[in-house]
Amino acid sequence: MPKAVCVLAGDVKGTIYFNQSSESEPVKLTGEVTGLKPGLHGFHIHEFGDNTNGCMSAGPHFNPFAKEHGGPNHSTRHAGDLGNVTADSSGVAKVDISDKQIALAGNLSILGRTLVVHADPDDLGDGGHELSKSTGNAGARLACGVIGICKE
Ligand SMILES: [Cu+2]
Ligand SMILES: [Zn+2]
Repeated sequence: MPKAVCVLAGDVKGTIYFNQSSESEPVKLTGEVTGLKPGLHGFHIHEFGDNTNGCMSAGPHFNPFAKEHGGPNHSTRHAGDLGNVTADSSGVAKVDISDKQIALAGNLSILGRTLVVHADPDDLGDGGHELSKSTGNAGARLACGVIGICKE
């Protein structure tokens, strides 16, 4: 399986690595995001690897099965719904996520798509807001980067 990396640049910075040991194993995300406000921040794979209009042109959450938005452990979710990362009092979020609904090859591949970190918490679909079932009401797109193949 290829390995992948995503670099987030701007006031909010980070480097996230993606590893999947085989097609039947989850994708493991590891890395760090800095420059965040302390607390929860929505963390998603968005459909397009198009940053021509900044993070906005990355489109909606990666959603190959036309489902509603949810949390990473929900049966109803977008494939790209990775939940939240949590920034500490220094604004640093350590990322250590395993997820089985995304992949680094095949139909669910996230290569060439965009990773987005949001200003606000993702309510995981349960917030009762008009945006809860589409975006988790996670607010502005603070930082983003295209997920690319990296050296083994
Ligand atoms: Cu998002
Ligand atoms: Zn979603």
